[in-house]
Amino acid sequence: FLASPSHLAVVAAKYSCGAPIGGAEHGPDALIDAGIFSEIESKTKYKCTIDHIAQSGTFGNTNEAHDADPDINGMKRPRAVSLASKQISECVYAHAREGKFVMTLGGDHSIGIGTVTGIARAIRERFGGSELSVLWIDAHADINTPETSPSRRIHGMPVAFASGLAQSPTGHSVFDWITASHLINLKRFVYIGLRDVDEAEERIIAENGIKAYSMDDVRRYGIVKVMGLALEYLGDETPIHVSYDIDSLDPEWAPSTGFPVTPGLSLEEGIHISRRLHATGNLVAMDLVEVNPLVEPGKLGTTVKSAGSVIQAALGVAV
Ligand code: Z70
Ligand code: MN
Ligand code: MN
Ligand code: MN
Repeated sequence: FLASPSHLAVVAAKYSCGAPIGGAEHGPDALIDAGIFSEIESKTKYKCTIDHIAQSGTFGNTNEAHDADPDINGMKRPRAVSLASKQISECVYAHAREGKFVMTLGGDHSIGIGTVTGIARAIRERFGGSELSVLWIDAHADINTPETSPSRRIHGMPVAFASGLAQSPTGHSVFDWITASHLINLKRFVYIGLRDVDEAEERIIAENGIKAYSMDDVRRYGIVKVMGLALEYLGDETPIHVSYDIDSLDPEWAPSTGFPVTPGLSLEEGIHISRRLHATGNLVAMDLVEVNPLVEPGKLGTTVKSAGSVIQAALGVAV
């Protein structure tokens, strides 16, 4: 039911302020410099443009930036992540509002606060109040609240902020830019690939009745069946956003990421997910996050190649 877009808006979200280690801010350039998007332009109808949103100043990893951004409710780097997310949200919103396909490159997964809220808001406006569906492909659930998080790092909280489970802390203005129009419905949300989920996150997933296919489920039923069930659950008449954490893939295929967890999806399974999403005709946006060129730098080529395949398959390129 969607008009097929001919414009691919690439958003390079060069941030790692939501993670305990730096490096993911260099992920977008590693992907762009590998030529993934020039190849897409030559093989598809897509015209690509790239916005670079960079980590610097109050967003940065300098000591001064850390001093200027003390913890709130235990959350680390709250102002930096809130400001970064707001910029990303506004940028992806503007592109999606015009009907472009939006591809955001991370960055640590806290950038998902920006992408999901921005796309959800654009979809509500474009389709008269329709809710966005989200597939979260990840080893991790990223649904801690500031209260439940063991690490206090916001890369473990994007699903909580984008769904309203986590709120702007009382008496502080961080994250108060997130309004009802930005929020997703967790009944229109599916996880695939989970294998490193905190106890409190297990409870949140159960309490909210969130559909989740773990790595064990993928092994038990196979990825073809799991994708069939996931897409059947969401239905045919819904715009879909996929937030793809490269650590969903097994470290064999994606070694250059901050927190690899074995055993994960094979590259073939990862590509299958993308192909099926493309085939729905309903995919409106994708995030590809957590490529970290500073981890296993000798294997960055493997990681970038996997990321490129997953991105290209989602856009209908044969890989
Ligand atoms: C843990 C936490 C995490 C990666 C997010 C881990 C979160 N659940 N790990 N992204 N790679 O700290 O909340
Ligand atoms: Mn993640
Ligand atoms: Mn992850
Ligand atoms: Mn992370």
